[in-house]
Amino acid sequence: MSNCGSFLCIDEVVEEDGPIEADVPLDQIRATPYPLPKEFEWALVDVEDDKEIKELYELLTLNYVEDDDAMFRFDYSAEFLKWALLPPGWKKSWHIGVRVASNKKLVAFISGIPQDVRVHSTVKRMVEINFLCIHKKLRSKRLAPVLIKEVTRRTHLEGIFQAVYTAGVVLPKPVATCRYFHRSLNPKKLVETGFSHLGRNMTMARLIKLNKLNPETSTPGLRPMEERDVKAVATMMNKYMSLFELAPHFEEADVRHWIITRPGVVWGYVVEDPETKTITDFFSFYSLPSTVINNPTHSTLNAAYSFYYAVQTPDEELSKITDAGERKAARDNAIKGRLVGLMQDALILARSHDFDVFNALHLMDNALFTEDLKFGQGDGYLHYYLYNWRCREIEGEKVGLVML
Ligand code: MYA
Repeated sequence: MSNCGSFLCIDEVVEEDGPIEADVPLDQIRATPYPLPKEFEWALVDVEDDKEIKELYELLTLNYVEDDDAMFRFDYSAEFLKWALLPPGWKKSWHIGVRVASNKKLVAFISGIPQDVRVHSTVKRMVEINFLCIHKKLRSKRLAPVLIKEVTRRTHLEGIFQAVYTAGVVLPKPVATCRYFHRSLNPKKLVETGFSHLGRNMTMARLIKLNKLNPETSTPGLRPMEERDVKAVATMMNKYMSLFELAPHFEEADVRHWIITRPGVVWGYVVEDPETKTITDFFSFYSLPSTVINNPTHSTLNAAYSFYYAVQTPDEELSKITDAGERKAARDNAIKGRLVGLMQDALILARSHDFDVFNALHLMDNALFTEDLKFGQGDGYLHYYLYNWRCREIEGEKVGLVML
């Protein structure tokens, strides 16, 4: 038995994938919520209710993740939170709030959503944990472990025993780590907010020129994704995801929910071959602004984040190459130009929607386009974690799962 509970110990060497602890029979799962200190009470947050989603928005916008220098804080919009928390199969019992018993103020939150996730060759129904937040005035009182235990209990009650989550901080023990890359769309504002700096020998005029994008996209047949594209996108998505070692499995309902444009939240585009009318590629990005803390001129940084995409590959030609290494090199070579063109169009569209910066992690095939498209290496990392699943470590570029 591991002495790290259901988490992987930091120095553990893994030979075979599998659960760390066996599933718990329903009659052995604690039936009542874990106790909270007496001044607090559990309260599910009804995210479909305008008043309650506003309370959640306010908790997060004032208390959620900040960068190390406390210059920026994530500012997920209320509409975004609804999108993130109400995917197909969502469960009300996994939108867990903590309120002050006396005045009912919402002071803490944790959430889960269901998702089929493949790790190496095993597909498991998991819970994706996100939006763990404790009001700044209640920090370091060990409330977080109680929230985590409670969401674990409620996940077990649904017959799910594995979880996936991401964090900017290092905890025991990341299964994968990806670095952030940033592409300036509005360099002047990025410098004014302190997000980026004018390098030596660089002037604002030159920086603006360097980051200038064409006003129009260039991929023939590029258009917003529509309902009629769901089937084709789901097929492309799952085929593309098969290349990765940590990847979601999407049903059509998931594609409909996650990829079709919701203005202000997520944008999805497909490429329809002008001749054959088949869908050959797609890409998407989502909006996650940050509050600029204590800045005299700017209050919000509008950041777009690269989300799911898939790019056409010359499968027939590649299948003739027998050596795996050579096949991978030929594939990267074959898709690179196409992917750079698609992502350049994503940047142009993001700029047209008034984003200041376009962020991407070095996962999927992102390393094939970041340099050509003038992304700069960030200093942040995102670590991926699995709960109660022992497995071999995964390289960042073998990650297909994107978490919000
Ligand atoms: S990641 C985003 C996390 N949120 C923020 O960073 C927002 C700003 N910060 C806060 O709100 C608080 O500082 C938080 C901690 C809530 C983070 N993941 O209550 P405490 C451990 C896991 O005294 P506080 C996201 O949402 C820490 O190591 N654990 O501390 C995914 C220490 O444990 P230990 C974390 O500062 C969340 C303990 O908490 C994290 O008041 C995935 C201290 O508790 C973190 N990001 O509150 C959660 N940060 O003593 C795990 C600190 O052991 C899910 N800690 O070192 C696990 C799977 C559950 C489901 C399983 C189903 C089968």
